[in-house]
Amino acid sequence: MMKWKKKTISKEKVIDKNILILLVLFMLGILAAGCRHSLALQDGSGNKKDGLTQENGESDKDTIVVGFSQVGAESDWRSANTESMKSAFSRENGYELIFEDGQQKQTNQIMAIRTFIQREVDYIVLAPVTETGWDTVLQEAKDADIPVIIIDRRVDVADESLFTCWVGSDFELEGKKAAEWLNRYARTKGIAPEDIHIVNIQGTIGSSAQIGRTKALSNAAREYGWDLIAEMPGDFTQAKGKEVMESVLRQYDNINVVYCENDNEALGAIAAIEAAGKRAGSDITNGEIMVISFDGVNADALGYVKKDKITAIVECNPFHGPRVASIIQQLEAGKTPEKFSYVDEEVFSANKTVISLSVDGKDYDVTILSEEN
Ligand code: GYE
Repeated sequence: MMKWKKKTISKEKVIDKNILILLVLFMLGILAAGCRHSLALQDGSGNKKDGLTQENGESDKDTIVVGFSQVGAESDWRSANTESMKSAFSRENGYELIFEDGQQKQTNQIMAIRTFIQREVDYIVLAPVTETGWDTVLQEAKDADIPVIIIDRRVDVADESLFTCWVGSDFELEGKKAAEWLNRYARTKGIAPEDIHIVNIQGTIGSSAQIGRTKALSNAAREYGWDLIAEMPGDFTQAKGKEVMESVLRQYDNINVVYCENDNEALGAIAAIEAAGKRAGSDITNGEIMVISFDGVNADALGYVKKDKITAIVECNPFHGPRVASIIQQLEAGKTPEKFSYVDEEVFSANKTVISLSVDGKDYDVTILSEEN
């Protein structure tokens, strides 16, 4: 009995000892990996690096790793913006760009940011789909000490220290320029405000571009007494722009202005107008439907301006890549970039009725496009 007991105890001890040895080895392994990792994460300046290797296989300590969460690929503006970021953050320029397409879903963008945090990128760039809902994930980035640069649309967060800075457009100003163009046109042509019947095909609801452009139009409609018949979301896409236009044309027979919150919607709306046997153009007193839109990136849309199928486009500049690169360079040099930077934008039209605008006390020339330019 004693003998059996003794034998059993010593067997357990052997097992315990083995487990203990395994545990110690495991802990040592973790420690060693941790040391290697933290060495890879430091360069001379103490900046974080992820130890990514260049093509030649050597560890590149100077590569700046940028995680970019893009909204999606809904429009030509968006594609131009993606291209601009990819070419600014190339390997040749000393960057490693981790690009994530959010497919228009905030949940995807939040997931992307969490992945960037896990990968310990040097900077996070976010082009947010909508304004709200970013507080938690941006706090996580802040806790991880990763600067976040917001581009294009804005984030509506309680604590603005959750992001380093923002660069993009003044969307309400864009809308005001469009509305002022229409106001001056109507006055010059002697068209009464109540004879202006507008449909607004809106962008992605809750995005800064939609909020600003919609607000400017509804304020102008109220101020001037225009008839704003309908506001419907077109999601910034050509397909939805067409669908919405088809549906409003079935419902209303007096539409003479379509305010499209981007050019892709305008292309769709024009297709619907023409399919209904109507004409897109500025001669609204003779039955044409005037199309006004935003961006000025798509070549077809600019071609349509020259043909007066789109009467005016308020430019929205998508080339933020070099702007973000310059912000990152400022941060690398220990400087503090401007918290909010706006880009300058033009107004394009082929119609010479309005050649300049005044908005909020500032004058803007209209760039008149012709087949030659
Ligand atoms: O106008 C539209 C795009 O947020 C400025 O998003 C951007 C807008 C742009 O899909 O075409």
